[in-house]
Amino acid sequence: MFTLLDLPYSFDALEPYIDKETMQIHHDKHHGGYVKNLNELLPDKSDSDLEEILVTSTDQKVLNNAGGHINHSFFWKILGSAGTPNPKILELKEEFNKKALSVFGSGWAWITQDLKIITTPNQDTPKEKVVLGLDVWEHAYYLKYQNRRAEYIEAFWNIINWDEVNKNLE
Ligand code: MN3
Repeated sequence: MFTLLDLPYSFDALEPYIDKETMQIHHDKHHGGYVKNLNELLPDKSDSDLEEILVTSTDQKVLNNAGGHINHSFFWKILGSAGTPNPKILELKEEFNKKALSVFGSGWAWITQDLKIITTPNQDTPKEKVVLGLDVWEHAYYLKYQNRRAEYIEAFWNIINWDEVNKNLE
């Protein structure tokens, strides 16, 4: 059984940068949808099998949903406005924003443990270890920002859980 964990904060905790309704739909419906699909596709597997599934599965539907579940579980944890901004990461802000803005269609932008900025399409998961990531699918920002992805990317920097990011850097 795959499990959708509750957010580690309330749905309105990221206001005004990400609105409550977006968080509710994003977590319950989008992330929840990936988890529901996984349970239907792989009824005998669970969260502890996710890494193995990514390596061994050749079923694109399985891979998309497993990637969606992994990416979102990571994303919720690095949000929540806590801790002290990391100067090494802040140096990468401009370049990160540019790359996140340039993702064509749906995807993600990430900073890796060795401080490279990468993007992934759709729900592909990064091969590298990452310290933070940003969902730039329209469902992540459309209600509040419509087509203004740049504003959403800029807003993201106000709601990072730096304690979590710094832990990921170690
Ligand atoms: Mn999403």
